[in-house]
Amino acid sequence: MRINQNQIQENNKTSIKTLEEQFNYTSNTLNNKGVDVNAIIKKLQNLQIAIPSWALGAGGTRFGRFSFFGEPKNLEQKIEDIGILNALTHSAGAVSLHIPWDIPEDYNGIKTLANSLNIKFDAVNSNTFQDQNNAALSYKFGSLSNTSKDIRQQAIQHNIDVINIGKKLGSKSLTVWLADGASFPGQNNFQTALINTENSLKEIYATLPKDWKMLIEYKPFEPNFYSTVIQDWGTSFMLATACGDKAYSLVDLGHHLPNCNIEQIVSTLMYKGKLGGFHFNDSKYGDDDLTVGSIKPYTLFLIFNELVYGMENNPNNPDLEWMIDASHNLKDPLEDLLQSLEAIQEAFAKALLIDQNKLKNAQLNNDIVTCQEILHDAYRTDVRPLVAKARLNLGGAINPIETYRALNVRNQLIKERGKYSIATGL
Ligand code: PSV
Ligand code: MN
Ligand code: MN
Repeated sequence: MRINQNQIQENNKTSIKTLEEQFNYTSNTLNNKGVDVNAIIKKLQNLQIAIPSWALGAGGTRFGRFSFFGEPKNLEQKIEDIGILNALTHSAGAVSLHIPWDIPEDYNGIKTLANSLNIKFDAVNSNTFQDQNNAALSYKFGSLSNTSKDIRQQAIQHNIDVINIGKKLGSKSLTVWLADGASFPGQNNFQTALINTENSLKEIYATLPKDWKMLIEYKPFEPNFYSTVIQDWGTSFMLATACGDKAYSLVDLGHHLPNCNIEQIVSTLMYKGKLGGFHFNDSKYGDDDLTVGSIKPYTLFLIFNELVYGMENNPNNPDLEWMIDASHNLKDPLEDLLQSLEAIQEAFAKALLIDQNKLKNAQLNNDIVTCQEILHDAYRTDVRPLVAKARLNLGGAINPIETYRALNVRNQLIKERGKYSIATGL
């Protein structure tokens, strides 16, 4: 199913007047404060967030999976779903593939389809956290860190295969996330596991094309519950540094222990030019993969404050690869992704409102209250009219979820695809 421009414009008619009023009020207020509203709108328009190929069906937990009908059955349908998100928001112009979950069968066909929907191929993700059908060796006790050279070699080769798949699609980066670790004290020798991982990553890195990046994701626990080899940003940073200039750390918001100061991690990595990418989600307890901004929106804003600062002050840090990495157990996956996209753009817009010079002066004067007030003023501004205006300028929907529902998208998908669900496979 495809949504066309006319349908969106038709639907926008009901809210365009209200938006114009809200936008005029907001932009006048901000202009009077010396904010360059047009510059913010432009930056919002340029923000493209990749959708992971694994987030378009209803997720599940280890306790079960519930059906959500009309889910995509194959990669083509997943890309069509991203096309729907992109038509509504013009901010979801990329897909991130997990291999081997989504190996293209027809490369030209998939590229043509993605191209027709203005979707690029973002980072390709390797998967050595599951045993694949027909795999010669098992990753039960680790992949790149395994004590068996043959198992490490199989995992290295898989990553090289993933790079080759990405090359055919026009991807420019490989994301590596390892489940490797131990569930019980004494199970692993920490140093051996780390050394094996470093050496394996270096072998993968050696095959990386010149214009590619390797993004190393960290996570403190799960599926291993005692130790994880790449447990934190420091380990990821160390490994990226050991590999070379094209290797970077990737921050997934859910991959931190409770109360961790993620914004400070972002700042440190950007200062060192080593922040490569981002996986957005939200969490209350662990790697909950909840809708972006649904639990800690102020933290998301503080993270974006550091991102905005870094993008302006750390030219040594490359452009970031943005991706949503969330799971939807109860909601329509597409509606959930629309909510996440909106939350990211709102946090970005609010961070762009911060007067960095004023903040610097207040910091230099140790005027804590003014520092806080500057942040609060930005955070408490209702930026929704700016985000909607940015979308509208590009031909998107003023209210994406409302439009999605008005156009009956899910029912159309059910009509086309039937009541297929990943949960049941029926
Ligand atoms: C692991 O928890 C993770 O965040 C990694 O990014 C994986 O690739 C993704 O989830 C999908 O399982
Ligand atoms: Mn992730
Ligand atoms: Mn995760």
